[in-house]
Amino acid sequence: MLRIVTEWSEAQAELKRICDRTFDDSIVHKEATVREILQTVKRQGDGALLGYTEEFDRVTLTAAELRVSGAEMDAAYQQVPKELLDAIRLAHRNIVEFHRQRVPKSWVDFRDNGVVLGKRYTPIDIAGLYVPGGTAAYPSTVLMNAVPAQVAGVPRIVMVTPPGEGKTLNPAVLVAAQEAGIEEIYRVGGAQAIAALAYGTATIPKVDVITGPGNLYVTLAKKQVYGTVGIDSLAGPSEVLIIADGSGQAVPIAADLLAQAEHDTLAAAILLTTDATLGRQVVAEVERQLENHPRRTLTEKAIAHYGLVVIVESLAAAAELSNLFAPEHLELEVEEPWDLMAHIRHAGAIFLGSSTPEAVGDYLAGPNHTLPTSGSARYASALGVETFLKHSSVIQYSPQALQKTGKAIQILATAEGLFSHGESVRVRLQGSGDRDRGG
Ligand code: HSO
Ligand code: ZN
Repeated sequence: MLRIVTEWSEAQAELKRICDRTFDDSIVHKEATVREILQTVKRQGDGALLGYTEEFDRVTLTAAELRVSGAEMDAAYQQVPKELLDAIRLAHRNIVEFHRQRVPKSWVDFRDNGVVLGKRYTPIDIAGLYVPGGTAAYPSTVLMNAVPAQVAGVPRIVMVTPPGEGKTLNPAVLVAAQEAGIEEIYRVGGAQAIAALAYGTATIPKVDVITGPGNLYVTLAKKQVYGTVGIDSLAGPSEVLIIADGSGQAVPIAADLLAQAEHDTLAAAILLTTDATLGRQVVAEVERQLENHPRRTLTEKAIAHYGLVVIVESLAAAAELSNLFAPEHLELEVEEPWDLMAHIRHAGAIFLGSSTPEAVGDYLAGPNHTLPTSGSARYASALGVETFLKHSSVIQYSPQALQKTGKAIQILATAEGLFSHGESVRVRLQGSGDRDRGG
């Protein structure tokens, strides 16, 4: 049952509790398990991958079976209904179009004073995408990770995903990967897959950046290999916060809360509303929609622990609470969503108005659905093309420009006690003086 809170201080405390929900004491133990898995894969390579796949996924593979064959990739198209393929293609087009708009451009600035400055963007060499297995094997997540890497121009993109029963992979995942141009897929998941991508094995290449969501072990593994490779973010369980005024409708709002809750028993679904009657209607409606819900047990758990309705005095108060929580997804189910958005400072994605359920963005609007969770929207942003790019600073000085600023560089070098730094400038200035005299 969804809880209703009306007191400001209680609302704040509840939001903090929900935000901190992933921290628990068992994490230290899990971190140690992950460390051992990483070390074993680093030392033993493919053999360790096969061992862990047997132990955790109950699937026996040979090293040759790690890589998904071309025949299996082709066969996946036969198993995916035409309408699903069409939907994947529509989503793919929209996601590509959106991400192309955001590609940062290299620039150089040629100044009058003989100085050239700029930034040069280049893609990483190899990207590794993690795709969870089981019921969380989402073709949408494949697209959301693969497209920005492709648009960034990454020359080699590999994907890892754990095998299901009988070594099989989700055919829709294989099709989505191919639609996004990924041909290199490995049948391995968990912390061991992250280790393989971070260190490389005989079969799996070491990558530069690992992206994609996973269970807690995968997330802890990404955290531990960060520094050896880059990562997108440490994805926590999904969250939605909805702000509604009197114009809000209980049925769609309840559906949106459940759409979040059905992801995970740790998912959070929060409604802040100025309308107490709507708040109570939503509580009843959530109960009603849960009755015949195919994922009832899981969804109910999330709602009971991390579902919340807060009755607020004003939309300004709602915005303040929302900024405290910094939600991954924020829906503004109000009459004037653009006005309200002006008060929002931290949110991974903002969905405006009553015809924009989060699912639009989860699947096919175009923006990325990999978003900052657990309050990290305060400082982080959606996965994007930038995740797969880095930029080099570009600097060129003419002899005259060096002449002009050389003294200041020498003074700074002397102050830092770095003799050769100063010399590297002085010998050039002297050299240019000699040349000037000679010429
Ligand atoms: N809401 C999830 C993404 C997703 N939803 C995938 C459905 N499929 C995290 O943003
Ligand atoms: Zn979703």
